[in-house]
Amino acid sequence: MLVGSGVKAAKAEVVAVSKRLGLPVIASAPAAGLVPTGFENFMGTQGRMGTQPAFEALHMADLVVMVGTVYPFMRYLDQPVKTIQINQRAADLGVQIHADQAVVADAGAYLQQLLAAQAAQLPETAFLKACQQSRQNWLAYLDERATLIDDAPLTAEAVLRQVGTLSESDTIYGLDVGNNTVFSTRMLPFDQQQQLTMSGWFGAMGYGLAAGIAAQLSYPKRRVITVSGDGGFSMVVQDLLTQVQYQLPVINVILENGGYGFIRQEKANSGQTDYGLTFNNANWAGVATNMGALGLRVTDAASLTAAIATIQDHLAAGNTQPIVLDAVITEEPPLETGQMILDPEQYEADAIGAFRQQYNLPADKYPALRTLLAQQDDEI
Ligand SMILES: Cc1ncc(C[n+]2csc(CCOP(=O)(O)OP(=O)(O)O)c2C)c(N)n1
Ligand SMILES: [Mg+2]
Repeated sequence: MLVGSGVKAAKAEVVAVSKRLGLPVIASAPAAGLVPTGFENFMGTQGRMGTQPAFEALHMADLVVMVGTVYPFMRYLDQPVKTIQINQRAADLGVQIHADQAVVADAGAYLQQLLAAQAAQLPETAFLKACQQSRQNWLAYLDERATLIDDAPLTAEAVLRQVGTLSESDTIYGLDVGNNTVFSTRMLPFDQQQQLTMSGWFGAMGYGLAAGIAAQLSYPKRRVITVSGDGGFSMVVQDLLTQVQYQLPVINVILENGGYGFIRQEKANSGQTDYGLTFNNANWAGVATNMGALGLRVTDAASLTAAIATIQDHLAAGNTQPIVLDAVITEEPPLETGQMILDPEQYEADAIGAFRQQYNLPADKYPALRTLLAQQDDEI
């Protein structure tokens, strides 16, 4: 089951249908926060802003039930797939991929009727179990990436894991555009009523900081966290003055990697030269402090831990100041999940080996979904 923003009012139904029918669930990136992070059938988001289990589940599926999504990347699937598409706007049906069955309906109403029509629990399939195992492996992968190591440069995952501890049950995240979005959708907690806003189709850098202003003005009592890259942040840094002027206690996180990381990865993948992709940064914490915000710059585990504790203290004391956490991170790109070279039935062993080596994804720890499925079949 592939869900999009249309399931906003049907979160409980998505989980119930997934459990009843035994369907792994995948979300589009803007819908990352609409399925609980901790749900055992949730594979995460699919595509370049995605996860390994979601990529593999979608690419091995025979049937995809698309609920409340016009998922643009369906057109790039490389296997034939049947689709059932449910959308309340008829014009959205069959736009990105043919719909074998097209249903004009509200997502919640459709899912409720599905539950009524299938009252008995369906048995768990080997495919679902393999997907659940793949998800567990993925969570272990993220844990490994997020582990703080003394005196080592910070990974984006480690920074966001710590930022996640500042999250409350109804926190709103304003996400910018770039590798920072990929890391954020993977790492931030969405287990309760948290929400995210991002510049989905338009990919407008600079969205994060402005989204923070809008979110905090709209919901003065809720905690608001923005995550931006250094490129996106420096495009709109002047708007921090607006946060200061209106005393908006937004927590703005910058993932500072010294360049346009998202484009660098794109160019590397297509064999283009690394040209014009690096730029100078200011000390953004210093800039923020001079603008009247609370600025904190972190470069390693100790300074990150101390900064998070400082932020907690300010929050506990009823903070009304915007905060800027400028986190200097490694240049490492996120694991490439736009096209994963893992399936032994689809790719040569050499190509798989090269992909695994490039992203430090050893086969014993992070097997392909097809391998996990074969193990399930052996057990049955
Ligand atoms: C206004 C705007 N200009 C250019 C782009 C193209 N673009 C997409 S991601 C990206 C790089 C973002 O760099 P940064 O903000 O540092 O984030 P990182 O990828 O390094 O995390 C660029 C240039 C865009 N989406 N929006
Ligand atoms: Mg950057």
